[in-house]
Amino acid sequence: MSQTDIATLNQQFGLGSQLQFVMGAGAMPIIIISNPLASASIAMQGAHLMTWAPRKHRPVVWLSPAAKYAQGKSIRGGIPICWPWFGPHATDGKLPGHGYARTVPWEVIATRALPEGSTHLAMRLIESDASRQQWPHTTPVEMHFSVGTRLSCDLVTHNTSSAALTIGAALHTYFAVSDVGQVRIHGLGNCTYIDKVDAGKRKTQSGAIQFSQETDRIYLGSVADCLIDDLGWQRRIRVHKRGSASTVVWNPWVDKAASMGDFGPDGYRRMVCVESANAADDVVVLKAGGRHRLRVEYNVESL
Ligand code: TA6
Repeated sequence: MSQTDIATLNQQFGLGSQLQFVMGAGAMPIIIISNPLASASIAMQGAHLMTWAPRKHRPVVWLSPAAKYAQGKSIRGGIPICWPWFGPHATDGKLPGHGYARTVPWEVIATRALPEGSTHLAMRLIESDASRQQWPHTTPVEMHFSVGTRLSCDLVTHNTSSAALTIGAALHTYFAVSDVGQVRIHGLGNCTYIDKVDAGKRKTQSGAIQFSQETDRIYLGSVADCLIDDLGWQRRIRVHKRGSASTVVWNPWVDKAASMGDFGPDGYRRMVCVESANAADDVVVLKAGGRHRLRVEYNVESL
């Protein structure tokens, strides 16, 4: 994308200092939002929200200081969009884990300054021969953000094909924490989960989740709010969602993080993923002509 393209985007969708397009690292176009309630940044590749900080709060979404910015490569941190499958592809191991949505270009379809001070941004995945090779179905997908004291994200899939389709998805959100050892996650008690670090065994959650090792779990049939309590920063991040039956809880811990190469020296201690998803048993069968909305809303409360 050229500087001329950036200028055209600012003419068409810019909202003055509240929403502007800039050329970011790796020559990737970035959308910068700054309103009286919050600030945020979104990469146009993958409609990938990278940062969100309500005014008077520390950043809520974590972005790795060692993230790599390159076309076709997912950015470590923020809210990667996993779609139209979660995890490895069901039948073709050559296809990218977590689908292709997060590594292809999206376009802006609308921007709006909302009366209460938030900023609305709507984007749509740009389909291509490359995307159709991975997913030969017509399923336009949009992402709608509302950036303010709360952050809401809506992932909307429309099945315009003539057959029902199975869709797996996740808003794979990295939350910023003081130290992962100070974190307690409530809201998943008594849920069944698939323990991906214990041969995929199915277990039942008892009480709050704490972290002392690599943790990678898919909680099934989990629809209640999740509360991410950070004792170090004395804050609670509330995860409220609709249209998502799975919750994925992930921290790579030291060895896995080091092997990934884009977490930075102690990055794993500064983040926890609580992902609102439809995965495993909870994937969505979307009928022909149907629409599915996966919605999350994040806000910060005092502990
Ligand atoms: O959501 C947890 C997970 O599936 C982990 O197994 C790990 O692979 C993580 O996603 C990150 O995946 P990525 O492809 O972004 O490196």
